[in-house]
Amino acid sequence: MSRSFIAAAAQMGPIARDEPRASAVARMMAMMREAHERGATLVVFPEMALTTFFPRWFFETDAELDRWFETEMPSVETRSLFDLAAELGIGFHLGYAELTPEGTHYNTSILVDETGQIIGKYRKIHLPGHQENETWRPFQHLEKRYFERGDLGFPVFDGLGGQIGMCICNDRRWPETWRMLGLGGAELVVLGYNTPLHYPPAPEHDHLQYFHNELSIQAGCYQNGLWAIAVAKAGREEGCDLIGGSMIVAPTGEILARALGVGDEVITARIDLDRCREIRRNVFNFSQHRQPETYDLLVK
Ligand code: CDV
Repeated sequence: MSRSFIAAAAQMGPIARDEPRASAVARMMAMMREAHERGATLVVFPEMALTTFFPRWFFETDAELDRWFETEMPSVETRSLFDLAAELGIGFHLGYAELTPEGTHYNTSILVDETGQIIGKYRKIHLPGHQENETWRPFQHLEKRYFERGDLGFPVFDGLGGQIGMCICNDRRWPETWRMLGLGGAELVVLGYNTPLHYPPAPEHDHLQYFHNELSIQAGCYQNGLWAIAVAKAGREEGCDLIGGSMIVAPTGEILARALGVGDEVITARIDLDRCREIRRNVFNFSQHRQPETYDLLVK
């Protein structure tokens, strides 16, 4: 594949609690077709794109919880998405909740190439929220209760024309995520997010949600000389407002495309992976300018 290609972010509007996976997959297939018609060879879907964002509720039993998880991928419900990708010759990124055969729960994303083969997997490392049912909150954020910390590190995959890394939602706020991926050679980072507009522990920051999203992603791109495609699940989902603002960001930190609304929306931009050199051969030339022997606190 070429190192210069059109890529798409496929933002999703809300998914209702009782919306079947087949409905979310049908919405994604429609957006995959639109991305393809607009010339894209890669389309990025959000974090946990198959269901509503279920960590907003406290579940007492394993049975109540496990119904939100996928035990295989492709699954019966997602097979058609993989088939369509292969038919159109378009790669994709998909986030979902994963339950392994050993019974471990992860917040996971995969990278699928243009033949419909899974070429990469990432499991979320920075899990936000809390472990217990905190009834003072208008909605829960129980990722710390429902998921184990990812055990795959920050891998970078060779495919779709370049070196591609993944992270998931809260990971994007951490400079360590971006630096690990940058040091691993990533030229493009793809990620999905479910970010409530209201942050109950610090509501005085609610008006900054879009700003902090852009600040984190633009800084991650610039400081590591890489591209990012960041994709929201947005809109009013079961009474909880989620930010939109999906975007495609260049290694210079510039936003090349940005979603306007909070519903299903495809945005596209041309990504030239060779443009990473503009930054990596200059101000952020790691081998010339990093001073890792002075960074010991970072790993203590
Ligand atoms: N899904 C997430 O990881 N959401 C967090 C919220 C809870 C702050 C985020 O960082 O956007």
